[in-house]
Amino acid sequence: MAERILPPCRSCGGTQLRPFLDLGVTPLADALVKPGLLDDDTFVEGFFPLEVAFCPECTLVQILEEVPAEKLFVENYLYFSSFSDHLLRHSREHALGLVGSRGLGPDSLVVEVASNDGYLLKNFAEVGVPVLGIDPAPEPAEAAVAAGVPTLQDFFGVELAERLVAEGKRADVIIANNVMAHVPDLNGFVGGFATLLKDDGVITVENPYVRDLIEHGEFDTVYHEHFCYYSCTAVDALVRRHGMFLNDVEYFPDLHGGTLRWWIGKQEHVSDTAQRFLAEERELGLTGYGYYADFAGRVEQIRADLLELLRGLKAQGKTIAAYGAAAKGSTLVNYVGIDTDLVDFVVDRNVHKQGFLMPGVHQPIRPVEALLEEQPDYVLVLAWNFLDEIARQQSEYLANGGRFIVPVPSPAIV
Ligand code: DWN
Ligand code: ZN
Repeated sequence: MAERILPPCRSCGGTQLRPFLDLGVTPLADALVKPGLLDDDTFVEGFFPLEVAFCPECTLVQILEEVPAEKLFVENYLYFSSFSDHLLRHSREHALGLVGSRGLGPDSLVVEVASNDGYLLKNFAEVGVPVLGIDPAPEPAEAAVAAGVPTLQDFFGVELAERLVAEGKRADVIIANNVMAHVPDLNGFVGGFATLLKDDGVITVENPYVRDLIEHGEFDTVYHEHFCYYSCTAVDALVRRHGMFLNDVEYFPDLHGGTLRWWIGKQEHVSDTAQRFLAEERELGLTGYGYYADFAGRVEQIRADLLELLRGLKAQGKTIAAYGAAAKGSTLVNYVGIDTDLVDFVVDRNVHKQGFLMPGVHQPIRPVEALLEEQPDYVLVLAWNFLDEIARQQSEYLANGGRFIVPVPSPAIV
C-alpha cells in the first residue's frame, strides 16, 4: 500500500506523526442543522475524516484533518459558555484570584482569547479592571458587547497581537480557555501571546488533559474544532519555542472531564507542581506512542457496549432521549451510530440550540422541559461532564422514575 503522506506536526513541524485513533468521517460537531434544510435538496451536510495522531518528537496529540476555522467557528457557532453554572463559578474564582494575586487595577489590561459571551471577563470589568475580549463567533461576541465587555470579533494570532501593541496595548494577563486546542496555526497563536504579554505578565491557558481523555475513554471530546490534545510536556515544548516557560500547573478533575490550567510567563520560575506533572508524564509514558497504542480498541469496545445497551432497552419497548446538544455529544452519536431509531430527541438548556437538529443523526433539540413532558424511560447524558449539575437540575425527572445512562468511561445506567 502506498505510504500515507501525513501532515507535519502542528507544534514542532515534525514529520513522524503516528495515527492511533480513527473515528471515521463525521459531521462538524457544532454545526447544528436547521430543520428546514433537510427538505432542501441543495443542502449538503459536511462530513470530514476524524483521525488522531501522536507526535513522537514533541509528544503533541492532534487530529490530521484541518477544517477551515471559518467553517468551524463562524457559521452558526452556538456554543455559549454561560449555560453552565459550574463553569461560571470556576471562571469567577479564577478572575478574582488573578485580581488579588497580580494586584490588577485601573491601569492593568486583561485580554481573553475566545472570550465567548463575556462570561469570564465581566468579573474583571465589575471591579474596574480594563478588559478586552477576542472571539470570532458573531453571536457570542455580540452577547459579550451587550454585557459590557469590549470584544474584537476576530481570530487571535501574531498579526492581531502586533496591531494591539502598535495601539499601545500590552497585557498584564492573557487568559485562553478552551481555545489553544482550537487553532490551526498553533505557533502563530502562541507567538501572539509572546508579542502581546508584558515582560512581567502571566498567561493562563485551560484545556482538557489528554491523560484524562485516554484514561477515562473520553474519545467523544475529539472533534474537528479540537485540533490538539495537550499534555504538560507538549505545552512545555510549545511555549519554550516562543521564549516562554510553563511555570505552574493546576488540575481540575471535574471540569470538562479533566482540565489543566497552565501558568506561562517570560521568566523561568518552574514550580515543584509543574516539575511533578512533567515527571509523571514521563513515568506513565504519555511521552511515547505506546501509551496511546491500545486506545482505539478500547473505544471500539465502548461503541459495541453502548449500542448493545441501547438496542436492548429499545427491544424491551423502552423510550430513550438524550441530554446535552454538546459538541462531544455529536461525536458520540455519530461515531457510535445512535440515530433517531434509538434516541428520539435531545434536550439542551442553551436556547440558541433549541429548534435545531443534531449534526449527522438529526435528532431534534428541545428545551429541557421536554423531559418532564415526555418522561422518557432513559436519558443518555451526552454532556456527562456536567452530570452532577444536570442530575440536580433534573431531580424531578429522576424522582418520576427516569434513569440516566452515561456513555464513558464505559456505558452504564446510573
Ligand atoms: O472546547 C469546547 C468545550 C469546552 O465546550 C468547545 N469547543 C465546545 C464545547 O464543547 P461541548 O459542547 O462538548 O461542551 P459542553 O459545555 O460540555 O456542552 C454542554 C452542553 O449541555 C451545552 O450545549 C449546554 C448544555 N447544558 C444544559 O443543557 N444544561 C449544560 C448544562 C451544564 C446544563 O445544565
Ligand atoms: Zn511535534
